Amino acid sequence: MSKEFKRYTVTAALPYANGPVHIGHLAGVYIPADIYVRYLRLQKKDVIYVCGSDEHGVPITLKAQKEGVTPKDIVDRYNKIIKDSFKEFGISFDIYSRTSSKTHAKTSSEFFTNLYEKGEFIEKTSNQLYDKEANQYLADRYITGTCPHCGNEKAYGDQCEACGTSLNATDLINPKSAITGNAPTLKETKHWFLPLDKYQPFLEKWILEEHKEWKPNVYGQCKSWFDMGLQPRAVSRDLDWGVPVPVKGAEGKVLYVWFDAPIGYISATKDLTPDWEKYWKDEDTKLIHFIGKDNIVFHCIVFPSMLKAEGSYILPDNVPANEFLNLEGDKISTSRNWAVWLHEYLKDFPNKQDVLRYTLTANAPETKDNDFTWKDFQDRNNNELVAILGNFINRVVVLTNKYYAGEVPEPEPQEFRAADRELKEQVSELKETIDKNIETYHFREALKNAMNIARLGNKYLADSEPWKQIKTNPERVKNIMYMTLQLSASLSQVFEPFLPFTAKKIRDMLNISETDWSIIGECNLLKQGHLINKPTLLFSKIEDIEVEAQVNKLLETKKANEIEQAVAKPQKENIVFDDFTKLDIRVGTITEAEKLAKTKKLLKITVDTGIDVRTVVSGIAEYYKPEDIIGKQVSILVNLEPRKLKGVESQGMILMAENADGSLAFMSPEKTIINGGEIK
Ligand code: B3M
Ligand code: ZN
Repeated sequence: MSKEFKRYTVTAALPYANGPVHIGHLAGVYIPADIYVRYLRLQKKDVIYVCGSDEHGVPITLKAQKEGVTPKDIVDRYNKIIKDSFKEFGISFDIYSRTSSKTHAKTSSEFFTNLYEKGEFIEKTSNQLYDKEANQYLADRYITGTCPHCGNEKAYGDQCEACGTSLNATDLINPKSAITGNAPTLKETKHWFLPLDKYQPFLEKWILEEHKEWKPNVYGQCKSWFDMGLQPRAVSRDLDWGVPVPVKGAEGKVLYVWFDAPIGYISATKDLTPDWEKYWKDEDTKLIHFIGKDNIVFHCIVFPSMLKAEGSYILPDNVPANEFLNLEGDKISTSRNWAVWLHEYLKDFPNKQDVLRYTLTANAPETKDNDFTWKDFQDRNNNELVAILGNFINRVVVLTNKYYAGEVPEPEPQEFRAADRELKEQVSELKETIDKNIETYHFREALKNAMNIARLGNKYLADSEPWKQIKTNPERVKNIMYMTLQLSASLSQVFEPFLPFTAKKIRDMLNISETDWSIIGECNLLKQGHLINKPTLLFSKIEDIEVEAQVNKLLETKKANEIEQAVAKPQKENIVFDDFTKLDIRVGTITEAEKLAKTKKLLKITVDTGIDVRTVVSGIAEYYKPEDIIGKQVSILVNLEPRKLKGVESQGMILMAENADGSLAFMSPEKTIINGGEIK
């Protein structure tokens, strides 16, 4: 039996303030959590949605070091970008806090002290990796090396992103400092460890026996952690950015970011309300953590152990972690700039928040990694939002204005038909399915069913054809329009969790302000005689050129990455000088150029070589336009045996330099040289 809760505390993973938020974050965490809380609010439940920036840890200090600014500069910059973009996107946090706040320093520090005083930590001096040149210990992302589990050469000191294993810095094979690139040395240092092994029996019972309903990916990851056997984990670090370890003799040490960050949920709640304790300490509160799969161990094992050790807090009822979203077939990556950034999307597609919300929910990586493509984004907008939901609401509002000057008609009891009853029943059934789906964190399915309600509306209109019946049976049309108006009111509620901007627009058109989940499927929200407004556009078509621009932006990124990561090919075998002198290379000037018919890559180029004027066929059409190269001086190998290319004799070869992305550039003399000048 599932328990009835009095209130809900919903948390969304605190984004690191070392970069903006991208579609992977949105699809994995912030949109599903937002759907969930909006759904609860529509049912007038007591719910809080808390989040904030994660402003400690190595991702922040590394970024600051790279840019030559302070960590504070970094977190101030990204906290603002992230917070503003979430707000504009309609992520309805009750509070968006930050872990650099005073409340948080106090809360996390007291939490540590509490466990320290109870003797919950193991104090241990051990050898840790150290960078002599940088004068710094190398924890977490300060160190990279080969993952002992999967062989990934770019694993971090705390985690391998390729296989998801969480690591200790000393586990890495061939470790290298991320600051200097040097191989680290070992140096002694004291740290505090949370003995996770001690909590394993409790955790196993709590998760494996009492929470069999958790998502298979979450449950499975926990199980494999237990199978490996939990180990004590250090909760302090030798760093100068973070919450200081509140113990004598711990100068220069701060709390490990994964110790303080989850406490950030509690600090944020304190910032939200003085009545915070009931959201964290009352067994009648349902605590839910929305996270991505790389955070599972911290939310299912480490944080619950901390809460349990403290003793006065509730534990999460569920941790609905999502898998990852890829972008155009490739893993999203902040460092490779392979992402669609929320703040840029909002600029490129103003007032189209709901299109992205829709696409990311319809495609959410709930059970497996999924792919975002711009083509799918365009299709979902044009074929679903415009063609189904937008179309239905538009027809209802237009016809009501046309037939009744915008007034909700009075239905005629004798004109009710089986089709009307069926419609009502089907909508009620769909509502129940949506309830069940949202309550079990199946948001894709819930959205699909919400869209099915709009589909039913379109079918009902197509079957009942009010535009024909208005002449033959105007009394019946009153019922049809009455039904579809009520259905529109239902849609303005059912889409509120998923597409809040659209739901509001529908309510504005219908001239209502109520938000109430329970009216979905009911037939009395719009009373007869109620005046609705004129139609406005809910969605507009997205043209090819708009998505092409986005795809091109990504192609540019791909090229830039290829160039950045390129390594030069190995040198060829040595030759003797005589071999070289056999090549007769001259400077020549291009006098004519044209695209070679029926080819994509070839240009037919006329070159004045000083010796003669000749024709050369060159594969550079993708990189140069004919009109742009006329008059250009180039290097040309003139004694190459002529050969025919696509029917044209090519008398020599223009020398080109090839870039890592395959693009080509002329080898032009640095100042004007006479045509025929030798290159040697
Ligand atoms: N900042 C990690 C992440 O963005 C982290 C989440 C903290 S939740 C307490 O993957
Ligand atoms: Zn690995």
